[in-house]
Amino acid sequence: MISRICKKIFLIFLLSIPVIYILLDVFVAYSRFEHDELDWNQDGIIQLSEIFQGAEIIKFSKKTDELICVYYVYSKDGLPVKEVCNPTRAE
Ligand SMILES: [Ca+2]
Repeated sequence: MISRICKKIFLIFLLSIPVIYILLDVFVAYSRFEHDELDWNQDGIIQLSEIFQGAEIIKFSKKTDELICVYYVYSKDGLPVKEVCNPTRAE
């Protein structure tokens, strides 16, 4: 009887690991970015994989006289993901 309960607890523990991992990735992505920013390939649709990708991406911005640009890069190797530039002044 105890053995069956231990097996169930162990199985629940094993199954909960990927669920916790997924929830943690989603939490990290949404704590770093607005929902609209998570559209990494800029096709207008935010897929689940893009939300998971958000956990591996960081952003920084640079401002010039004419433009303010936000750069999104992979935190691991610095490879670019996307870049969004807007004029500093509304015309
Ligand atoms: Ca997309």
